[in-house]
Amino acid sequence: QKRVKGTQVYRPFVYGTIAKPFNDETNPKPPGTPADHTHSWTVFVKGVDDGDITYWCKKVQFKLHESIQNHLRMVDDVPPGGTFEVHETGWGEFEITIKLYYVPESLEKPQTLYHHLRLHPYGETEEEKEKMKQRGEVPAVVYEEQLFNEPYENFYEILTSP
Ligand code: SLL
Repeated sequence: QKRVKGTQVYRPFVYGTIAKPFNDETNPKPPGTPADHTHSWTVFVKGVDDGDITYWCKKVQFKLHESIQNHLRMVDDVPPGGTFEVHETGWGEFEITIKLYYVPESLEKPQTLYHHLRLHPYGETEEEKEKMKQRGEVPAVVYEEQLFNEPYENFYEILTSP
């Protein structure tokens, strides 16, 4: 297996969390949710504008707080154009470890990202904070580019065939 020398391939993706406080009107607590849980939230990895990433990203492991049942979640059954995601409910913010596994043809090791789950409105200004509060949704989203430096020839074909 040979690498394509002097070549870098970048692929955009998005990762992060979106949290919503429970309320009776728009986000009621599902039956059976523990009494101390205050929010529902989602952590995800996906393409930009519904772009497909499954041709380079094979699976994603989300490592949640150890207080959560089955805190290691592997998501490996995402169709092309789909989103790698985990839905949960809880009461506290914490750091989520997101491990990206690449398709086998890449011969690349998994890569780890760290993301702080935010439940509470935040922002530089009171105005920004207030906006999140009004919307009833707290996003914490990062746009990122995956760099494949000198990919193997097989993988380069996969990356660059439409
Ligand atoms: C804190 N260091 O003390 C953090 C830990 C952990 C939050 C937050 C899940 C609860 C469950 C949950 O929200 N854990 O599934 O029972 O703020």
